[in-house]
Amino acid sequence: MKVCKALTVAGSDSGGGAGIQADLKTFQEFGVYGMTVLTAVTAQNTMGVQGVYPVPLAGLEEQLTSIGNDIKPDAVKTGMLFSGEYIERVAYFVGKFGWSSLVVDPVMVAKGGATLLGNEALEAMKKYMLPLAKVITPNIPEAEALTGVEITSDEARREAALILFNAGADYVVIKGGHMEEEFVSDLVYNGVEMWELVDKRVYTKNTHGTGCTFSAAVTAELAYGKTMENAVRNAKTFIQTAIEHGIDVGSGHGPINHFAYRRILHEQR
Ligand code: PXL
Repeated sequence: MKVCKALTVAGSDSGGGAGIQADLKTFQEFGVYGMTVLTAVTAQNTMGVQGVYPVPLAGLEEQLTSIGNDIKPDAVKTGMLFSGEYIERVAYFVGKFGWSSLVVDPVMVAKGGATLLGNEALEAMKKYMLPLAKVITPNIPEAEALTGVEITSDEARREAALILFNAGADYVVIKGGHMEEEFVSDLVYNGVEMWELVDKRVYTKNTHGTGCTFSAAVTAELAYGKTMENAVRNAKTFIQTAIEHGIDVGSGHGPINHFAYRRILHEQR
């Protein structure tokens, strides 16, 4: 049996809904072997982020080295990278090991507003990560921070996509969840064509982990060797189902449902 392998370089969410926990659960749902390099540990629940504890830089480097020297991932994603220095180090190892199928989810702020990436790190993200990215998957606030474009219209979002493409990403997906529309449209751009992935908005407070899970699903599909067009389309179906069947745990923003796609779409349980 051929085993497809995916690696996530991200932070831990003790609440289990976002971060590496979301990534691993998603990889598993797609039948992909998941690996993790931790950048930071967050103390977190559905109410918010209570603390952020970075892994020492040497520990970050050693994890990357351990993976790179032994288990070649078919696709890699980055989530919470904590700081400019960490971004620069991760980019160095991605280049060194030739991890070319790279999904960059430019995580900046947790649901509820806690900062997961300092402002000083924006420049490092643009300088080191974007040129390596096969695809970058910002939400609207992240795309605004990276491009300086205020995204209040469809044209503005298209302009931001062009800027991110020109900064080095092969594909750009600017997700539309933060736009207040009845349908959620995610804009995809590959330097030639722009198209939208559209589905109906789900009105729910249980959306924690949406961004991490979407980008992890794209990563899993790329690890399988799917085209980017198919990867983003299937990831959209996966995330839509996960949001529609969000999990009501805790008293704040509950997580989305990582097993909904398999159980509801495929096993009817
Ligand atoms: O969803 C962004 C995100 C990424 N990584 C970690 C997080 C969060 C949001 O809470 O906790 C570790």
